[in-house]
Amino acid sequence: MSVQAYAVRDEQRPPDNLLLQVVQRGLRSQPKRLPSWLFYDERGSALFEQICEQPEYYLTRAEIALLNQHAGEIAELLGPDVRMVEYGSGHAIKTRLLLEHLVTPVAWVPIELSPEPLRHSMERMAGYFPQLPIQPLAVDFTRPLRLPVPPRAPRRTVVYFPGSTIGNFEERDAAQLLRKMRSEMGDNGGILVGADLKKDRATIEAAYNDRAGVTAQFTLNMLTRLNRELGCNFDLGAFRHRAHYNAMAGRIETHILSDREQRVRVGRLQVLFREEEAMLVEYSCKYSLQDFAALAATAGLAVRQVWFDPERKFSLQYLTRAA
Ligand code: AVJ
Repeated sequence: MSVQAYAVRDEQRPPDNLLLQVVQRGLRSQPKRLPSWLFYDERGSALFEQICEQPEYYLTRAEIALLNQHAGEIAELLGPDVRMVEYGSGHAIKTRLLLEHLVTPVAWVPIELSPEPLRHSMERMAGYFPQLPIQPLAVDFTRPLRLPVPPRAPRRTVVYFPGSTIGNFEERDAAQLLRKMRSEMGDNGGILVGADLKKDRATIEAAYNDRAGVTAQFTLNMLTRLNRELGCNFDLGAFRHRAHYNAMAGRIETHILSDREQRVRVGRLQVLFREEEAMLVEYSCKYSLQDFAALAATAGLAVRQVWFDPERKFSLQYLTRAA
């Protein structure tokens, strides 16, 4: 078995009192906001996978189509003996498409905070690539990392960050995350990052307001989670999902709206919601090629190559150190 022994214990997760602190701080701030990583408990992760199957949510299909068309070319550019460090191990379909084309990859290092999804993607990947060394890290990828010692010397470390998850970060945080990846990949390394592209409002808004209402369930599941894990008493029937494209800022802004004036218990805090008060829970940024190149530049990176899906909805960008 090529999977390295590792600890999938919960000690890396924020303890409950930290969760409570994060939530209380967010609900005390004006306007109210909660971080989008709170979506991803077990049910949230399952709902996200369902979102990816909705006809309106084009991102995942576009990124897979992109890889189906270009994975060979991408692998050629990366060269042999790559160590692939994946931020957020996800469902691993995309990773498989890439790894299939890589020549003698040194290791795959999936980084994922939640132990269960991490275990799943590892098992799947070990099935596809029995020879591939897997070195999982159950940590928060926004924090400084210590990468495991590779089984042999890689020619290049490539940080893979698919899915346009970078779009969930505000510009400063996104730049900071890219800077962190830049130091982890070393001088000869690179970053392969998925970035959703700016396009007409209707297409973007539909993707975050699917007709089947899966995205709305995904959004409101955050409140269900807080009820369960922190003993809050959010009335699930009195809040609703709203996703609006802010074209000026180039991002989907997802809010949870209060249908009426109401009070909610959050630990020892009573939080008042006004009628129609909106609480921010997610940004999903959309980029022009220029936007993304500028973001990369602020992190000391340059865009070496960009690939697109056939419909040019989504991009995969290869970044290396700027000269
Ligand atoms: C997983 C962050 C890429 O922002 O498009 C999907 C999450 N939120 N529908 C995105 C999400 C609502 C998704 N990412």
